[in-house]
Amino acid sequence: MSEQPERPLFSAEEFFAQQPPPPQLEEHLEQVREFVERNMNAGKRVVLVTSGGTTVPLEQNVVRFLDNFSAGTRGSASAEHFLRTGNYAVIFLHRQHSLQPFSRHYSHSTNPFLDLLSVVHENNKDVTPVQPKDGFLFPPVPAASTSSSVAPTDSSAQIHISPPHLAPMLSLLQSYQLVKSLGVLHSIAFTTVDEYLWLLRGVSRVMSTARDKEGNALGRRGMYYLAAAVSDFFIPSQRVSEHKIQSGKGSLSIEMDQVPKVLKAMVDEWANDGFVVSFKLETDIKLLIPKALGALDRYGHQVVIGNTLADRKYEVVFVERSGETWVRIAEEERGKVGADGAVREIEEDIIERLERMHSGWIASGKV
Ligand code: 9Z3
Repeated sequence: MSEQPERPLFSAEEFFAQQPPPPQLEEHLEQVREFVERNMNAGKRVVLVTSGGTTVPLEQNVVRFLDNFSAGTRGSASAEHFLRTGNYAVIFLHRQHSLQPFSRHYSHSTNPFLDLLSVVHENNKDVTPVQPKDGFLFPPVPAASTSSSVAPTDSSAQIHISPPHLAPMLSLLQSYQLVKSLGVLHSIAFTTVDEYLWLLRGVSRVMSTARDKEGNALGRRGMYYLAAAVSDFFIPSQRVSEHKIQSGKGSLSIEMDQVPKVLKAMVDEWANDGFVVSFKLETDIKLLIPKALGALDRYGHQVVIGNTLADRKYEVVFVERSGETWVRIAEEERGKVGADGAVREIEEDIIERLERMHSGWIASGKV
């Protein structure tokens, strides 16, 4: 693949003038406004966390699309750590079906949920697998059996969480329920890069125009934490084939346009004094700091967090105008489970540092 510089670049305004908005955009934004204003009244800061990869569909009736590697690990872990500070309400703008705060600990690939459970019979406390019955390997669920704590084929059986998993799951469940009852997490899903950009603009604008009971704006108390892996290229909707692209004519050439760099508009127009954190991903570590400095220069925001594909879970670099700071998990600590049963995560250190920086940003705005 080669980049072809001849096509004119889309500006952010041209992009939004030409690409259709996602359905239900207005409903989403109305809910965001209610969420932001309620949490401002409760004295919270508000952070928009973007997470996961963006797709570029090749067809309108989409059979195939371009995607990237991100599972939303960074974004979902970060959202959770922002919530754990107690100071932030979180708008979690994420790729549909990617990892989510809290439930991410039991994803099918890292900690298959069903493997943590066992069936226990009340009579003899036996732990037995269900036996095949009447020729069915998996007996059908009787219609009346709706209680989630009772095994459908045996009313004397209960589902238990295996002991080593009980304490961490209980603590996580309590945190999750607290977050739900406080109403401090609002999630919105996107799939395509177009949807992502429309929602990013819409949510940022709502955050900067929302007012608390006294009429104060969120201003510096807003943070924008842009961890989603955003496609650099897209196909303008006018050129996307309506139906499935047919094979049989040899190779397929696709011409893609560059996605507009919206960070400038975000800083200058949408985010109104908010604290903007962007991420820079590279595979060649030598490019990381020069590219991050270039982004700071071009967009004028507060900090770029650089990471490489290979080491992103263990080291990141905070690049600010005043200099760079590496944040690392030491080799001997990687993958280790702490006293609370949780694996040490770099996002905890990232959020701790950002919270302090954000406090400085808020304080520096007070006359
Ligand atoms: C990141 O760099 C994120 O940290 C990762 C997280 C996507 C690497 P995972 O989901 O990965 O935990 O597996 N995000 C930003 C990547 C990006 O698209 N940045 C743009 C760029 O580098 C600028 S905003 O040009």
